Amino acid sequence: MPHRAPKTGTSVERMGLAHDLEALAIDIARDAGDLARTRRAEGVAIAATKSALADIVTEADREVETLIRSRLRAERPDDGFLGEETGAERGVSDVTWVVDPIDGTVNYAYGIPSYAVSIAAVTGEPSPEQWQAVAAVVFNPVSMELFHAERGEGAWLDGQRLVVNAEPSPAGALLATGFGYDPATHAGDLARVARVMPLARDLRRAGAASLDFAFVAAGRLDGYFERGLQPWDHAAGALLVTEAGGMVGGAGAGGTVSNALSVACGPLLFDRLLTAALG
Ligand code: LIP
Repeated sequence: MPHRAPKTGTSVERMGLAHDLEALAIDIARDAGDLARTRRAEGVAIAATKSALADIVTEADREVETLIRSRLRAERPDDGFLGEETGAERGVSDVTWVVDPIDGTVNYAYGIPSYAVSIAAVTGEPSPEQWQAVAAVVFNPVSMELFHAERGEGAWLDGQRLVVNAEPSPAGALLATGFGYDPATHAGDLARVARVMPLARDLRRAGAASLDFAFVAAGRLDGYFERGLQPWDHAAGALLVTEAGGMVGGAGAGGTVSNALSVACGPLLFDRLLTAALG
């Protein structure tokens, strides 16, 4: 029976909705991850390049997103959708799904087991400056780690509640970052790293934003910063971090996460990391 989402309604109804959306996202992410892993084992076909030569899309990216989109359409036909590979469609309900079918596509293509299915449900105007994420899943189908969160109910991994590192050790922060596909942006990104390094004990570059956010939520990193993220790269990860007691922000309107800059970390590091990253 398709689920009709109330546009408004009581907080209990909204909480019930968020719980249902999280459960649906978890179920679909598992199937999507299984498909991605299977296609990986069969060999990866590069379908095309997008914004730059290095910005590849594989046949599996498209196939996995089609699976996610068709499952969501069957279960919740009134909802909107925003996906990396198949674009945006406005819904008539208050819910929009923001999807990256295989985040870390270059890792996926090279056989580096650090990629993830990222699914978020947001309410309100479907733009990062305005939306409210209510459910999130980041699933690495190789490690089988499924990070999930429901607004107001915490972030979880394998039944363990996740908590960010409030502040880094005196040795400095263990930070992660990333670089865009356009070589013309690399000098600026490296200058940003140079500004941030005085805060760091070391830097990690894992290659999948959704997993970087998840690792901040899990306390495996003290912080993460990157320029050039798209809404589907950060929609789910940002809710994991805030539900784990962390802060997210950037160069967007009102200090929100944006393509110009995204930052995520514990509350006691946030202002210093944002200031250094903004420059
Ligand atoms: C990737 C992000 C990564 C970033 C890459 C790319 P994709 O997303 O996860 O953090 O550095 O440039 O945006 O393209 O694999 O979905």
